[in-house]
Amino acid sequence: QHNPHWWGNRNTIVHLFEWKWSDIAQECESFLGPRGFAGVQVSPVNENIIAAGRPWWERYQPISYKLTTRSGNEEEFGDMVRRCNDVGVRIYVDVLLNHMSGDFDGVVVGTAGTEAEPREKSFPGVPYTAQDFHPTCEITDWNDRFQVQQCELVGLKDLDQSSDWVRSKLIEFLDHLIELGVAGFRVDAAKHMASEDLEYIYSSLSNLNIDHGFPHNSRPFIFQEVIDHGHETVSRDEYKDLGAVTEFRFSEEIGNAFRGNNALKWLQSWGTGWGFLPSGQALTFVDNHDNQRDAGAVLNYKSPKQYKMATAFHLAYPYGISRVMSSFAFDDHDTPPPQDAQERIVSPEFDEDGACVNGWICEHRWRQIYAMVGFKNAVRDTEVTGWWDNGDNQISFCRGNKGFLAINNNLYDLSQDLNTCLPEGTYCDVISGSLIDGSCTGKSVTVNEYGFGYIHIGSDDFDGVLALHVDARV
Ligand code: QV4
Repeated sequence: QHNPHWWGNRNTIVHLFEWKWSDIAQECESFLGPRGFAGVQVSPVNENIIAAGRPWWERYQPISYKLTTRSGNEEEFGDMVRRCNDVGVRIYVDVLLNHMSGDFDGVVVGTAGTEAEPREKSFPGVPYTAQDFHPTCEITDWNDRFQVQQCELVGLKDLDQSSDWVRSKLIEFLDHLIELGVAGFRVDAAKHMASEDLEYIYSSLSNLNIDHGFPHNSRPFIFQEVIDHGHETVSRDEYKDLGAVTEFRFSEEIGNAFRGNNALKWLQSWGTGWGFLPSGQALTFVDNHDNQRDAGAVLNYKSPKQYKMATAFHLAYPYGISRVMSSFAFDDHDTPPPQDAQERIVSPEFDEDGACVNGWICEHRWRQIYAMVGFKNAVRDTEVTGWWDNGDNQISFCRGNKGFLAINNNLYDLSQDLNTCLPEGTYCDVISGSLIDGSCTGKSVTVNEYGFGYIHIGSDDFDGVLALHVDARV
């Protein structure tokens, strides 16, 4: 179940973290469809506990499978899926199959008004009782398969996916979403579930809904969150044949390289050459909603110049199933999404350039990022050719004769003639500007009959990337 069911030449997913369904519907129509995004990963859709201060992570603590959360209700969800599918943007839901809510005392009320007693493993809204869960124990040794798969991840009540009842409830929940028109799922905490149980669940799911434009017999796309830094007892390899797997080493290594800890020239063998999963099994990202909050090598929106360079490389180099992160501003791990005094999530607002202003970061609306989504569409099905580097942190390469990317992460200028592999003509750099009414608002490059052009990226330029492609030819 590795096919994401993209429309036409599209091939980038964006994670609209914590967005409301009505805002996503609007975004599909006004921005994502027109800009050629292939799909959206949405936050968990089913009822969750209400945690004090409304941290984003409360949504990873389910109470029932009713589709009411701070992002909206079932009707709004269905409306979003239909409107996004209508403009060729697929919806993938972040689903929690591993666990229910954690150690909250007494009776709690969820976002759909359902009561539960998490500490007692009592979730009448499903219903689940204690017998549907593994016995309580703590994960202390992450290389102990039993602990990782049968104990409680941060105290979250651990469902027993080998039980017929649990399986039937999970399948019913996922089938309900398929009926509503989704194209697939991000499976949260997949590593904490036995792959045989997941195989049973995935293979029992309905085909995608033909009323939403999916061909007959389309299987839901599955991408599984398995954090494997290499050498883990529970490895990504146990899951990769069931569906795609998040390739966390991609995120760590790309961050490391663009932070300057590893010369960019080594990126020539990016992908399986670095020990990553085969391309069609790897869900790739510069950062995700978890590791963008951790200190370390991973880049996030707070280092914009490096982040844009890393994202340009991510989207220009043909490896993996690409996902772009779209964040809200945060100070610490618990910062909630932008919300009003009544704790309702607020809609993003945009300035005249289309950038988000009210606490939403919207990386996907940064020109340097959405332009690379367009680049990736324009060069689809071409190979990397004409790799060049300066032996250090300046690199360039072509995608067939359709696109060219150059990056300068050295502290001195890149100024020289390079092979762009493009047909003769003048091209706009889609990073520093765009092609508007037949002329370039940013840099332009004139390519001669041999495919060469003069490339300049100053070390103090606003962006350290230059990107040309055939759809932005003057
Ligand atoms: C606290 C203590 C625990 C204690 C527990 C019970 O920290 O030591 O056992 O109480 O008394 C929140 C709090 C966390 C709290 C927990 C339970 O942050 O402090 O535990 O709730 O009440 C998200 C957040 C977590 C959050 C969780 C549930 O990241 O902080 O925990 O949601 O709300 C591993 C896994 C991987 C996982 C990753 C974070 O292999 O699968 O850790 N990633 C996914 C999601 C992630 C999500 C979960 C899994 C859980 O991407 O966002 O965790 O659904 O690497």
